[in-house]
Amino acid sequence: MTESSEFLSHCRTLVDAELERSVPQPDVEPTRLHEAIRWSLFAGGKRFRPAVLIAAGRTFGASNERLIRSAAAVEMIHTFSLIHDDLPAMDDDDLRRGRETCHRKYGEATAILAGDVLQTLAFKLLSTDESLDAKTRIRVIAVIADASGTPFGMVAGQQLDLDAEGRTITIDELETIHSRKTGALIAAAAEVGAIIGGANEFEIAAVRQYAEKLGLLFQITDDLLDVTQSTEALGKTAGKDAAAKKATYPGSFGVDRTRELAGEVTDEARRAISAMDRDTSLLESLAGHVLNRKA
Ligand code: GRG
Repeated sequence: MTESSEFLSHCRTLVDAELERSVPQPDVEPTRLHEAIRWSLFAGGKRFRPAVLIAAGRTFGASNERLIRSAAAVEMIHTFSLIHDDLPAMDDDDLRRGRETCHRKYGEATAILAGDVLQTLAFKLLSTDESLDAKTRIRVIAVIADASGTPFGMVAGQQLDLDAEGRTITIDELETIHSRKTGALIAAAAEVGAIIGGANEFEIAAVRQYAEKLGLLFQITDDLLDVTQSTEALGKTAGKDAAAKKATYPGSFGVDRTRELAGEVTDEARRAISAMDRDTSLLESLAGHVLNRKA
């Protein structure tokens, strides 16, 4: 196992335990809602965003104890976005994380509520994190709220994506959509890790820049996987981008140039943190992991 895959597996264990503690048990009323949350949350996601948060935090010496609730909250928000993204009114997908999507299993209304309540549970977890002083806690909440919302966050990115449907968009427009829809939460995860670790403002900005590149890399490799991997390997419907006539990096540049581009963005991510007087090897290896990921 490489350093990064061992780290990711360690993070998965930590995050899953925190999520288990933080969401209602399935036998608590309303049981259907809690079963639906758990169906999507414990379906085997990679826990990539929490890992970015923990890696950034560790770079500045933060303990797992101070990072874990923020990491779990970010994963709740990510899972909410996947549940809502799969709904008939959005991407209308049947498969997510290797199993039926939430609305296929529990119906559309319950899936909407499961997504809604994952957001409120996330902010409850953040606001009651006694391991952080009040000032840090409020800053963390604001960073995550901005990244999840509008005008520069995930929901805004999703709206821009909807608005772009059925028309040809430029690669710059595509980058704007991705940076909000996917990149913002990844960048926020890194920023929160750095804030909790007590990084200075220069370091926070550097880590954010690194994570913005990492988010772009994540999206470029997501596009590559969509055309090169099977539905079974991905646990979600492969080939969806082309079927939906979506603008993608391989669609615009071809697979070979997109692979080169991914290498260039990885170098940019690593360069963004190279001037920091810290051990950045974990963050660097995480970028390498995204470059070479197979799912
Ligand atoms: C509906 C508010 C709202 C937002 C939706 C993030 C998002 C915005 C939609 C997801 C659609 C999508 C497939 C985007 C491509 C990149 C991406 C976010 C992939 C899924 O994330 P992974 O690969 O999934 O980290 P796991 O299951 O491992 O967590």
